[in-house]
Amino acid sequence: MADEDDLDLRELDNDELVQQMHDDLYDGLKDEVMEGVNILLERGWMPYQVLTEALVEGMRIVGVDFRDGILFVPEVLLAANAMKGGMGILRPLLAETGAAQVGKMVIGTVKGDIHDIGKNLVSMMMEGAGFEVIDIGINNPVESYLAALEEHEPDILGMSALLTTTMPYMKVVIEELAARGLRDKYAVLVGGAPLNEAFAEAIGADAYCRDAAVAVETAQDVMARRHNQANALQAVAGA
Ligand code: B1M
Repeated sequence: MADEDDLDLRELDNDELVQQMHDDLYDGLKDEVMEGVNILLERGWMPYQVLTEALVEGMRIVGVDFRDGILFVPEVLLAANAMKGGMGILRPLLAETGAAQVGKMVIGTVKGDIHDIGKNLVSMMMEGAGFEVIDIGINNPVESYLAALEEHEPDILGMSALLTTTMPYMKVVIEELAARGLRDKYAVLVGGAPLNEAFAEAIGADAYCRDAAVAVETAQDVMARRHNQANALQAVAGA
């Protein structure tokens, strides 16, 4: 134990440090994870590389042992807290690209589901790509989505679900949009570990986003299409 306490993260090479950060994330050691993030940044790592290789990969390992009954909710909560500590350092750096605002997205985790790390990551990456993001948090009933859409008038609605029991709720939201004649106003992008393309198609979403990077690319495609449509309409009106 004393050895571990004495461990100086700065003495580790990059591979060892990333390995140690996976262990520290697993053990829910927030301060150590945050220190590791800072060291990698000082060594010239790009924020996105720190995020994916040190934090997201560490959380993947936690997920495997959670699934296999080796870790339980309290430990995973500590790991999630450590992950959020690291993400907090990266957030402003990822958002610092200086890109002009390219579009607006409302995003939230669906009713019954309190997982928010993936959603937060998507928000961070979208902000970094110049999108304005309105994050309505977790456990959202359809009414919360509708209220946020009405208030913020975004281009995109993003929904996140991490449980097989909560992912069907996305369909409830999409059907309610359709029933109110609002479906075509927004591009609906969905994501979360248990989803796939087929599910997104089956519930009538516009696209499934495997990860935060794909969410950004997809959102950029949506905006490009919207601009092209707007230009075409203007051209028709002017003709
Ligand atoms: Co939960 N949990 N959990 N959990 N948890 C999973 C999801 C699970 C797969 C674990 C497992 O068994 N291996 C399993 C679900 C099984 C299933 O449904 N098939 C599970 C379970 C069962 C549960 C509970 C039921 C456990 C219990 O109480 N017995 C419970 C449910 C609570 C609830 O929601 N009602 C529960 C609770 C928790 C904690 C609270 C302890 C904690 C959440 C803390 C938090 O989020 N603040 C937790 C965690 C951390 C996990 C795992 C370990 C990690 C999830 C995560 O943060 N991943 C998870 C295992 C796993 O997924 N492998 C697990 C990292 C994150 C970066 O990835 O969220 O996939 P992800 O997001 C990605 C993409 O999916 C995508 O981009 C993100 C970034 O690249 N994406 C989007 C996500 N949302 C998007 C939205 C978009 C676009 C892309 O919109 C445009």
